[in-house]
Amino acid sequence: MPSVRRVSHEFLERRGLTTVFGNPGSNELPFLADLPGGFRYVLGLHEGAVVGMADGYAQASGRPVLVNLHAASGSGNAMGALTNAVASRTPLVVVAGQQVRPAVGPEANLASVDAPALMKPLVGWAAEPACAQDVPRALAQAVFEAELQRRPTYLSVPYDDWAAEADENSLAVLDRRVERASVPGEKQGRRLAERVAAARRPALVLGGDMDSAGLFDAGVRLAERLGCPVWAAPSLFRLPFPNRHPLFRGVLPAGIAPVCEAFEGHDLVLVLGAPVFRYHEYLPGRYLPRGTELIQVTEDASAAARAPMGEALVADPGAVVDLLLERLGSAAAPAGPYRPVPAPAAAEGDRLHPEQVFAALRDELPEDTAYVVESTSTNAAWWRQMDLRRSGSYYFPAAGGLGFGLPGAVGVAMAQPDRPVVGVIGDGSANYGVTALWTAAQQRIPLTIVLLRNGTYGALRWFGGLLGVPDAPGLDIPGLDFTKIAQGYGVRSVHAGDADELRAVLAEPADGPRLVQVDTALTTPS
Ligand code: TZD
Ligand code: CA
Repeated sequence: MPSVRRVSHEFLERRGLTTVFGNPGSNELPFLADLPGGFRYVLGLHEGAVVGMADGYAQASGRPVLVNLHAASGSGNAMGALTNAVASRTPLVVVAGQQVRPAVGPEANLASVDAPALMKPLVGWAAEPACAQDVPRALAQAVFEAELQRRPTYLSVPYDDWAAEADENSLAVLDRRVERASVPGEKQGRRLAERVAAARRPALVLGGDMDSAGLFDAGVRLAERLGCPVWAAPSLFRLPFPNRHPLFRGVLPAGIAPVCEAFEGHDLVLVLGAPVFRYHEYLPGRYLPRGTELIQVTEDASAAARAPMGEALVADPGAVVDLLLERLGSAAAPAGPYRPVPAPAAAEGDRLHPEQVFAALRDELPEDTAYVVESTSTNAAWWRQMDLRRSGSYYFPAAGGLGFGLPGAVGVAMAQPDRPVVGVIGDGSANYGVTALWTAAQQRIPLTIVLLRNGTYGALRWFGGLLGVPDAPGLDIPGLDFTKIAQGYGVRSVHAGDADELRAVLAEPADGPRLVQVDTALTTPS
């Protein structure tokens, strides 16, 4: 019989999980022994960066990805980054090492005490196999759970299990095929189409899941057929619709009262591929205006169950769009021209306005550029200047956990070598995932990081005003020079002193990783 390790490697190979993002410790080494040649181990220097890179890679490739982490300390370091992967529904399969079975009870050093319980509230599924022979099946379960539920999963494996002999039954996982289909039934489909057709003033709300599922263009077709306004769901992590399209009304504000206000006058709100809703600021009020009905279509059964109002259909939003387009008949009138971009706001002394930075990106970079954004006070400026018309153009930390942006950009660029990728990163955010620069340098990933240095946690200054805390300490971050930090990690870097210098740098294609630092004026997120 082959070893548990051999069967497990074979399973991962057959499922295409051969790019592994990790940071190993002693417990993890036996899993990495005899790794077949088709595997690629992408080393990250901190677990937050490891998970951020894997998250970007999985989102951009649309495939589950294996993450290899050290026991409790490494897994603990990864937890902040995993909050984003949970919210973006990224199928990450985390495999962590554990002490040998006899050493777990006595809590030998590096034993992860009750390892599944450590991770369970965060990931969808967490386990430690009850015996070595169950490891291949448990690994398969971790992969299928991640794919089916679209959540990270966590498997803790005692390191002596890998060399154990597999039993014959465990070979059965190699040929398993596990798929999901979620097309609405005939009656459900007819009822939904009738409701939408009968609506006098429908509105669409599209979530990040639409872009993750490759439904960016499908959303445009549906909106144009209905001729109705479209919002992106609050707390957006992927752009599901062209942001200058004439029907686009922007990202819904993330508060109960303002969402209700936005829907005023609409008799039906159809939400596709989003929770209802990921509010942020607590601004209480009615959920919906009187007379407004809401129907949520999501594959995420938990999101359907926890929504505080409306109806929900747990189904594939893509199948629902197809069904509606088929049943709704002829196309609506053309939507009209795309909205023009305004002139960017002016510089403040030697500090560029963020709008000038974004105008430079828009003008100098190809239309299919993918942006990974983690710059929190510049949100309004971003949407004022950008013109994103393609799927997979925009990624943002889905749970607001900083440390996704820089590693995420590395992961997106690795998954899409033919597409230009730019990380738009604040001088605060950069520090949480900065070690990903080293991986980008080692792997020679073509990637541009535009580093916006305003010397402060800008968004928190704004929040301080909102929450009546104008004098909080710990918000300024002077004295950081990211050109030097980047060089230390092996990444070419430059400081752009004005808009022309920035444009000149951006106009040259990136042949490896590079960082451009610009000093920017303080703005507010909205
Ligand atoms: N730590 C983590 C892991 N995630 C967070 N979201 C925060 C802390 C709190 N936080 C925010 O929510 S925004 C922000 C912090 C520290 C400031 C980010 O600063 P920046 O961007 O320089 O990247 P701006 O544009 O100056 O706000
Ligand atoms: Ca900042």
